[in-house]
Amino acid sequence: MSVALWRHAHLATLVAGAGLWGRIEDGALLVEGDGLRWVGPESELHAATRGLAIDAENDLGGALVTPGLVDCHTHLVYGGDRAREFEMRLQGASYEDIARAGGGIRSTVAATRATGDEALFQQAAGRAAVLMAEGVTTLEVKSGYGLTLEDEARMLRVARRLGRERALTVRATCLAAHALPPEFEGRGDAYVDAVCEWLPRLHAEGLIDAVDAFCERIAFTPAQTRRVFEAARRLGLPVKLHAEQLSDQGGAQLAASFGALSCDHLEHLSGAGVQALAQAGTVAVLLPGAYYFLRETKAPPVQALRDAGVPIAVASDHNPGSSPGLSLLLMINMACTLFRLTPEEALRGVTIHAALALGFGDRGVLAAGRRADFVVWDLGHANELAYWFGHNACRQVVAGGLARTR
Ligand code: DI6
Ligand code: FE
Repeated sequence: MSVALWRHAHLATLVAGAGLWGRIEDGALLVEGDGLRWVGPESELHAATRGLAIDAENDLGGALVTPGLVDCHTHLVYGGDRAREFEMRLQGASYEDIARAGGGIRSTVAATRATGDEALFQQAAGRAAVLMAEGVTTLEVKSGYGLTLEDEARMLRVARRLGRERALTVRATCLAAHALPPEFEGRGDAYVDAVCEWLPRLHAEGLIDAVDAFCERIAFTPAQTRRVFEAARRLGLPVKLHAEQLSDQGGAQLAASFGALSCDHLEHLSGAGVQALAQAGTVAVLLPGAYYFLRETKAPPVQALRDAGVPIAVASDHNPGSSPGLSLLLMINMACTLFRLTPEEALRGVTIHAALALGFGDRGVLAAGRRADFVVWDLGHANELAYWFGHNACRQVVAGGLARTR
């Protein structure tokens, strides 16, 4: 296995209990294969490398290094766009009105069904490249714009291909319970039956890492969501939920009772919901891009989540309807300005807590034994990641021990 040394870095390791940011002012990273063999201060480097053959040595000249960023909630694979719908919303139509009139998610479903596999892949890869240029090394991709067995499978295969062909870890989440497709109009329960039959088949093809649903007035009821989760549990698949985005449906309590990895959105989360997440160890994923773009005014209960010790993650929710942005750095900034996270909480939100939201225990902090995913930034301090916006200070990305060519 090849051994590489990265020296003279200002490390924000985010290791718990290691002080603010887990900071090491003049630090080094020893990479062996795709993992971190040792991380620590320059002063201890000599002892750490004694007797070791080093294949490559890089001097970072004091640059900031953080864990690789994890975007734990995206809908990156889809056809078309919803720019016209954005104009309608600017003229006063609401997101829910548009959805009830057959637009919204359904219009993207029609566009996705009409887009071939190769075009779906090329468009998704182009979007992934934008996120990767900002230091993203792990990415979740949801289906949910196919809504037939074959179209959901196509979306998930594109996600799998992205993981194979790019220097990126991709998690594929089945969100077949995203919206009711037109062919099931008025037959929500029958559609849920169909989804429950598709899951084993998609899983047998190795296409699913987790199962998600949209529990909302304009989507699926808690009872329907429960049936989807029971089907996931029969397959041993972890669940997540789009919960309390537009109204309080008690989705967080339901998801927590299934030991969900995460509940996402949460603007309308109740006190009981917060307690349920805390008890289950479920991650709260905040999506400031959707909050901003839908011009919501009710922010998620950040202080209550904090008080209860719920791990808070932050993600892009990239999708053509409610969050067509492709910058996780901007989400760090907006998590602070719109939701009042501290810069350190926001960075943990796109690293260690985002990793937990995907079920990864091997990444998100810089420590021996973890995966060698890290980012070199042309910045003096990690708090600047939250401060600058519209500015990408990413100098270099290392994913699985290999320096990526941007
Ligand atoms: N909530 C969202 O924000 C996305 N999906 C969901 O359940 C939006 C999807 C879309 O509008 O296309
Ligand atoms: Fe979403």
